[in-house]
Amino acid sequence: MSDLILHHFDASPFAEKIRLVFGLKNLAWSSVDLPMIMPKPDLTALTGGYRKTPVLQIGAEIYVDTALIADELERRYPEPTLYPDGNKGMYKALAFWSNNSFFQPGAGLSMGVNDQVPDEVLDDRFSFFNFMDFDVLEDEIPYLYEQFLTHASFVETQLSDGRQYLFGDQVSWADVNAWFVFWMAHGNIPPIEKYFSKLTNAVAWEKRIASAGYGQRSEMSASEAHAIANNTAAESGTGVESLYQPFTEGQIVSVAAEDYGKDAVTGKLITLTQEQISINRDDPVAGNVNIHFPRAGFRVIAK
Ligand SMILES: N[C@@H](CCC(=O)N[C@@H](CS)C(=O)NCC(=O)O)C(=O)O
Repeated sequence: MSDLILHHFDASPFAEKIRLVFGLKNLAWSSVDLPMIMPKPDLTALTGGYRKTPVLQIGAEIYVDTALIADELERRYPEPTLYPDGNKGMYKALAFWSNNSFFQPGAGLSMGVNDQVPDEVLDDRFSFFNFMDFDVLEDEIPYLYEQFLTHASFVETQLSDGRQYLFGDQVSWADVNAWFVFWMAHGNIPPIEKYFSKLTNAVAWEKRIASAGYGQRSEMSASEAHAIANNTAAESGTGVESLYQPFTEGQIVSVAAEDYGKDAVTGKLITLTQEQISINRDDPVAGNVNIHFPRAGFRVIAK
């Protein structure tokens, strides 16, 4: 059995990033299936309230947000690297482009033009996706297409000199981040195919990336994952570097995403660096666990 446990659902585009990283790094992993909508008690027992998909569990260590999950997989499995050619800073920065400017019009179209989305998912996302105004979504469709296709064209332009991947001949985290939005569109925006088929470089690039596959997946139940968390001692933190605010190690804080899905998680601060925020908390179901967040895009508040 692998140590890597991904809590996700198959239709999740953000989880697709991490499934693809498992493929690129050829890793074995266990899959715990999540519901697409709230409530998600099996997940929030581990995360302390964070609800987004995906979440990576390794023993009693819980990693949230694809940015931090990628960093942690890179730390534990450095080869082949996600950050080749000395461009790590820009690969990470580009994720903010794809997660926001590129993903958000695509998410709007996925909700607005896809009549296969179940009503309960629409209801859940109504309050979750605060960047989308569901009341005017239908009128917004032409604008969303324009935005979405313009961002897709950036990928086509970047590949137009014949390079294999966005930054050259090695696949990187930048490719994963651009690719997951194309993947979402294929699955959720049926009319997109007629536009995408014109992006010939991107079409070939998508196939090249998809050939990495998803590593070796096996299924696991949520209760097995909880038992693993309970039976593993949480690791020690690495201490608190106060950047601009006077936080101290052991202080009780809450941590929440800044964009959407802002559910706060409360615990004891054990690590604070420029890259990472980690808190420790006790849960009646999952036991004593550490929850790790990326620093960028997350707010820490003293309780
Ligand atoms: N910044 C987060 C975004 C994750 C995200 O928005 N995931 C979507 C699914 S693809 C989600 O959480 N949807 C609601 C849910 O699963 O409850 C990340 O990079 O992991």
